[in-house]
Amino acid sequence: MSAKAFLSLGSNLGDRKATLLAALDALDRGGARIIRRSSLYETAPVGKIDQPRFLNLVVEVATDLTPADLLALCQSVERDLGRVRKERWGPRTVDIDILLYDRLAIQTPSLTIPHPEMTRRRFVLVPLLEIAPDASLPDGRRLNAFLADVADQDVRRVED
Ligand code: A4P
Ligand code: MG
Repeated sequence: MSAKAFLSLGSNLGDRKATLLAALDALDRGGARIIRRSSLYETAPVGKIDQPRFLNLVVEVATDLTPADLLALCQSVERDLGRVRKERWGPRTVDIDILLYDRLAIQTPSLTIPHPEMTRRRFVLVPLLEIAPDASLPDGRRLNAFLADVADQDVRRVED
């Protein structure tokens, strides 16, 4: 039986939409089968704020990859799409984060699931709740409960 995972993708350099769609294609071919994808969202940068606006989305995937292998896939897709790593939280052609993997809680030096920032990021919560309104953390807390705390972050759905 495959695992169900949720991935967050963001881009703020170059042709953002084309890059995101190419990343989904590569993930799918690499063994993270796309089950559902959110709309695209135009979002104000969080963290380092003097950088271009992001296009963000969230996907549900079905996969037989382990969490570590799924991370390796995400990183190879990032590399293939030409991400230049300069500064933490800085501009990137595509960034792919694992949000949830079944109901697992994992903490290793290279991988933390659930993604530790996800509950503080409206650009993650809104697209995730669009495709999975009942989503919750492994400890049972529902993710829609975190939305009120991030109401000030600018996240707009764009047609796609
Ligand atoms: N890592 C640990 N857990 C995970 C996980 N669950 N998923 C490790 C993915 N990676 C995970 O990430 C650093 C390390 O995190 C990896 O080596 C992996 O082993 P990175 O992608 O190499 O570096 P980074 O992305 O520059 O840093 P970081 O902390 O991952 O940044 P974030 O959290 O990804 O934030 N604002 C808007 N509006 N939209 C965005 O998409 N993105 C960021 C990047 C900041 N602000 C944004 C957005
Ligand atoms: Mg990242």
